[in-house]
Amino acid sequence: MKHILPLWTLPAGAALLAGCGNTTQKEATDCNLRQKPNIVYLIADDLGIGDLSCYGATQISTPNIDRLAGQGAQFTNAYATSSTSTPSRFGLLTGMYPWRQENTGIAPGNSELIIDTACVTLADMFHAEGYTTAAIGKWHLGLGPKGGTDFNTLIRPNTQDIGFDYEYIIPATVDRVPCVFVENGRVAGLDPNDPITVSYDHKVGHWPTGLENPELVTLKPSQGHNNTIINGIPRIGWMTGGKAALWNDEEIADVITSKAKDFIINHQDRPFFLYMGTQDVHVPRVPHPRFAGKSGMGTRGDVILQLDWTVGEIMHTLDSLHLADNTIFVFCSDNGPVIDDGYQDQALELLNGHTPMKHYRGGKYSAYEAGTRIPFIVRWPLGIQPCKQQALFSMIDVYASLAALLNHPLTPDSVAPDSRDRLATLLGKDNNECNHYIVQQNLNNTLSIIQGTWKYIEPSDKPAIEYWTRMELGNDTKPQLYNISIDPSETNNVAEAHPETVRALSALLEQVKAGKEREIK
Ligand code: NG6
Ligand code: CA
Repeated sequence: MKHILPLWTLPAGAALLAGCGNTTQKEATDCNLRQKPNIVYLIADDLGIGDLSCYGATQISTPNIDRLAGQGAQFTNAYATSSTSTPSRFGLLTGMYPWRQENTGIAPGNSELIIDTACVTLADMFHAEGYTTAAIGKWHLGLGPKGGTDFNTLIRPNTQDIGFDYEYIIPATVDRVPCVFVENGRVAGLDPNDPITVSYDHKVGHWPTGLENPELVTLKPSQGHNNTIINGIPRIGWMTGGKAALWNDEEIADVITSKAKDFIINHQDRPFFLYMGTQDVHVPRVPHPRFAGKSGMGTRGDVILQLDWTVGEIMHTLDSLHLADNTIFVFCSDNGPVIDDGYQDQALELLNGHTPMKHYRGGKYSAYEAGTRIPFIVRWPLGIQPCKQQALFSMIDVYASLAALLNHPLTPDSVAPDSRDRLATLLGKDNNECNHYIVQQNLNNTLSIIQGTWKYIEPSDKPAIEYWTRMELGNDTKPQLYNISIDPSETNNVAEAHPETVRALSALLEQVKAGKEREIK
């Protein structure tokens, strides 16, 4: 595969001669480093491909994300590895399918760090290439050792043990305790005289819970979410202590956006990799007052506006520092959208004709298209011509593709074992590989594989419906085969009419499970 690459990817001497003139070795190295593109990887939570005006939404306007899309490659066939957050993010950062490891289901707020510190992560790769790296915002991959995180000491291992120089993170999700930020292994703003206790088994301390004190709740649950009440919102899990460190839900977007901006400003002179996870648009959806009521669609719409503002702030920061041209800005979601995800926030009643899933079946949790098909935008003015990218792309392949861009070898084979070099696709070019395939996972680990126009969902006897969201998980005891180019809504299972395609895709999926992708041509 041939790419047109910037100067610094030429053999070192050539790049230095061409780009950096007559300089000392150190100056030359610095100069060479400076030419590497910065990476901003901004991953939204539970955002649907139908939630953005650049993807056809008409009831809501997302001007900043639209502008990003208009200046870059806007993918129309991009997929997350999984239909929930923890495994999806695990796949991105490790380049390994999460279903190869046991503890990659939706992580509680006191989960151990589920990425092995021996793993060479995407952040490690950038670090080895001279980048400064940061994880800011939603994390949801656990922290600390097995047996329950202790939030009162320096939490190790943290993201700094897997390649990040700086972290300012929400440990899990905004609906899970503890409701605090962690900065470089320590709870930000913690008063040592008011230690935090967290449990996911039983009530700890005396703070009211949604179950016992429903009268204290300002946002009622529709399912679960009836443990400790923080800021009027009942969460998943129990906590007590750490009062001074508790976040204010209305300010989370402002806080993490300002941390991300500071990181960019403070590291503008060297290449950086910023991995930023927004809490928007996950439940509980709590917009800042300046966005509240602005979408006419209730809080789910309001936090989409808040998310768009966040993207705009990062774009302005890059512009003001003249960094935008040589920054690869990826914007995507971690999994598909969900309307009622456990709080009575009237998201369904106020949709007003808006379609977060577009015309796709299922949603978050599902093996059907709306489970993993995501908005995915890559802007890099120096390296990408604005385009609509229709090629199939999976987030699992980001790692090897960016490694290819940096000419960084992925050795030994245990490094990013499932990630393949799709750099041409990532840069908006057509690679004409019609036999390319991608693999996705639903909530109950049923796998599906897409190749060309065909999508095969393996048979599974796991539950077929997520009862509280009424979401179809997409698995069935029978094999399913859809021609998604003519039947994108997956209404017609044609497995019986095409037994040879079912056999071929099922065999390919078995090869992938056996870890033989790099041998598959
Ligand atoms: C579910 C939660 C849901 C959300 C999800 C994780 C209930 C009823 N539902 O168990 O609200 O937190 O887990 O979402 O508790 S994710 O996007 O982080 O994967
Ligand atoms: Ca999510």
